[in-house]
Amino acid sequence: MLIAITRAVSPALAECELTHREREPIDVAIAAAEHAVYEAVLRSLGAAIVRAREEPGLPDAVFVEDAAVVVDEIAVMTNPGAATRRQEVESVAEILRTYRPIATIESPGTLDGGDVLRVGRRLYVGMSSRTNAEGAAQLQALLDPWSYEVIPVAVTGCLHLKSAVTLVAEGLLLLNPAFVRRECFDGMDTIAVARSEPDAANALLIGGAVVFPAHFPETAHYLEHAGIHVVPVPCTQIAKAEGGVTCCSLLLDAARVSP
Ligand code: CIR
Repeated sequence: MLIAITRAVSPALAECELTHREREPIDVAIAAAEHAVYEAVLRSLGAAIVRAREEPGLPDAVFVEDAAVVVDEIAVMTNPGAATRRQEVESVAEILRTYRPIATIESPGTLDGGDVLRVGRRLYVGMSSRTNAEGAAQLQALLDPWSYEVIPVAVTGCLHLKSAVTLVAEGLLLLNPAFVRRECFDGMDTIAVARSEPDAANALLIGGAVVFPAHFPETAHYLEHAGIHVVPVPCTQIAKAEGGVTCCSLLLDAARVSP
């Protein structure tokens, strides 16, 4: 059974961390309504929603993806690069303990889940303002027993690796070549985002469909042209908080239960 861990939008979302975006007013009621649509779409695509406990005092807590890297065998709790976000991790670990053994990235290593793009047994890890080489090395060491390969990738001009590139079908990446080099992804096909939509590379592949922001219609058209089933979701307010569609959930197969 597919589980999607999510968390309610904090009423303090407007005080979120920002790195590459100017601060704009955020309407929290609209953000919550958009988030409800997102959860409904995940349900319609076969996921059971498991909500982490609300964290009204943590502005970025809705972005649960950053708190963990989950593979079939283990969940690695992160040490987020923004110190303000470290308190988000424990409440996500509380849930993940039900499904996986847990390990943790420790300082001076830092790592955000948004910097980790998994393609089979390869984990591409963005070297960003949030994730450092020590964090990537710890992730490699923790996943060594299962033969995962961690591949550090340079990323510039955007927050996370998955702001620059995501998987949209088997062997096919959606990317913005201004943020990450295509050559880093040997042997994979790529689609570039529309020039007018530089932030459109963040797409969520789930159950053969791609959940995608409704405000990037041109890139959505490219995906559909490639035969991909695109499910548009509204996420205008999350975008103002420098988030996208991958960041608001952690997807995992519930079948694997820790001993
Ligand atoms: C932050 O800067 O940490 C949040 N405002 C946005 C995090 C988005 N997370 C993600 O893309 N995985």
